[in-house]
Amino acid sequence: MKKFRGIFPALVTPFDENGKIHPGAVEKLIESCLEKGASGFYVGGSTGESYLLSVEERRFMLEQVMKAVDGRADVIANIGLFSTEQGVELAKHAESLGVSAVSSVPPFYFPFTLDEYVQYYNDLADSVDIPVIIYNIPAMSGITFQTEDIRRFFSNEKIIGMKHTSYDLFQLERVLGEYPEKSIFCGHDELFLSASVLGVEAGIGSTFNFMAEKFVRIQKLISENRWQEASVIQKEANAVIEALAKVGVFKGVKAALKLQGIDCGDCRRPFAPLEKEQEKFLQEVLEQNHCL
Ligand code: MN9
Repeated sequence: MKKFRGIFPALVTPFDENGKIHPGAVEKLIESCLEKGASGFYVGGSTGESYLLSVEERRFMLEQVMKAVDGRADVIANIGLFSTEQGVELAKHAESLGVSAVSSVPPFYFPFTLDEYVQYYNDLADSVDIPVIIYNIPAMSGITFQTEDIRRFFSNEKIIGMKHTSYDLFQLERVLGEYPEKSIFCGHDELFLSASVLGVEAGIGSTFNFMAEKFVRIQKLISENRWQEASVIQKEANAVIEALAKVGVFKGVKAALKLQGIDCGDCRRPFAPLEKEQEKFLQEVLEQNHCL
């Protein structure tokens, strides 16, 4: 079973001045993340504004990423949408492009039963020859899985891991201990060090778009048992994340990238652009914490 390790930016979707996906900016962003030590990429997640894109655009974005990465790193594609049929279609497309795994939020909007979610993930796993990763993100999907539920998903061997974007560290600890062979990704960057204490070896995050090097460094320091030094870096990252949360995380990530010279445009409406004072505030915090 493949086990993923390292830092995986949950890529933003770069837009040009007309609001269209910008392939040049995709390339630039990927080069910058690879230089900072990223091990792979997560495409089509919340940070990528995926549910503000058409299905055609989601395919197009993934195609651009695969071209730019060109086999130099793992790519995981989130294909979740409303129905099994749509998920399977996007999963097959992702597989045809050569991604390392597909991931999926549970189908949302309609409340399904747990049996239906289990069936969904099993259908997805049956539809492709690549591994499947659960996307556990209760705050956005509105669906909270119990640890028991995760055990049911994980009884399928093709379901090789989970992106845990939840503050439930108890659940994370239980799952990590029970499934050492599975790839459990920390999905909240601000918890990365805490999740690492529990044994997490990989992270998927929006802030890795512009500060991957901090988390690469944290992992390196941990491997050398230098926890105190790792916590200093996590503290810096968390000061930045707190500022991002104040202005809106995805908009803030795009603003930070712009300040680093990688213009990915603004987030799509109904997200509103950052106000001037918010930009100024963010810039100050980024400077104070060695991101610029
Ligand atoms: O991809 C991201 N989660 C969401 C993971 O998009 C909801 C995280 O990186 C968070 O944006 C970050 C701030 O809470 O940890």
